[in-house]
Amino acid sequence: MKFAVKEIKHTKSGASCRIHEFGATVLSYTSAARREILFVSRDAKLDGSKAVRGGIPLVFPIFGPPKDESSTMPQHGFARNNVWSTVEGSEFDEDDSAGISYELDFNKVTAGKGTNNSWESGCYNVKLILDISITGDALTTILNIHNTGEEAFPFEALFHTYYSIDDHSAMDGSKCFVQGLEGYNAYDQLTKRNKMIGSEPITIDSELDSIHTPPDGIYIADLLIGVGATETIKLVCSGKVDGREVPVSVVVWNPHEKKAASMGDFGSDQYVDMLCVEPGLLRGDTLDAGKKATMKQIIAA
Ligand code: TA6
Repeated sequence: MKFAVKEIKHTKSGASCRIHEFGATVLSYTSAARREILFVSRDAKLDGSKAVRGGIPLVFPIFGPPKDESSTMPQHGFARNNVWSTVEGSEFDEDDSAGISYELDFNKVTAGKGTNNSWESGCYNVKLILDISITGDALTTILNIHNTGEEAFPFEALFHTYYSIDDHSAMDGSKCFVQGLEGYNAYDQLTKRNKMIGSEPITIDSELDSIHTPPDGIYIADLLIGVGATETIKLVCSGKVDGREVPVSVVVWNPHEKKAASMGDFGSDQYVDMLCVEPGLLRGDTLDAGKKATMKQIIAA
């Protein structure tokens, strides 16, 4: 199936980004300095047969596999597995920035509602709007979650962002790192064990799949990501539920060779070219009927 991929250009700075309507997946952001910030696997499916392996897949309403084993909700939920539509009249290109918005109306969700749960039985309803804006040196995405149903629902939401690592050095700790998670609790999804993160940068030298939860009182994730010999990315993320700030967790993931080779859409030699740093609201907050939540990430190249 063919899908529309829209390009947004910021005339003043020359920056641009491309968005795939399947999952409203941001596929690329090219800064004014002409650096491609995001990674997309060369084997990524762009035909709607599965979520795009790369860019910024949107995770909602669950992170990871369903907690209820009887549910058939797909891993990471339905937001990335359905066709979104552009919000009419939302595209703009002005001096300070350019952008567009996409929306997903749950009533039009066809894939991945899951079974034996309130999303499938229609108790819950939601409208998602993704606001995307670019300047010469930053890409901002804001996921707006509006509970349009009669019932409160629990949710998790995350930007599953894939960063491009220069000169194949994702495994070289001197060039690829994540700083700013000091004091967070890291839950290793591989060993199922917790550990505290010190001040040393997280370096990638084997499969890494770790959920970092901030200490009490920390609501903004403010990170520095090493993506090559000289390049770094500043990532600032925040979230609100019904107007009040909520803590932002950060997942760091690199599959390394063996897991990448097992995935079908991720060539076994590509893991050295990427790193996922994924900010999300992972506490399982509840959004009351009629209320809104937002999650924002600013990627400054
Ligand atoms: O964000 C890390 C993670 O949950 C990993 O455990 C791995 O499963 C990754 O997401 C990719 O998941 P996907 O469903 O896109 O293959």
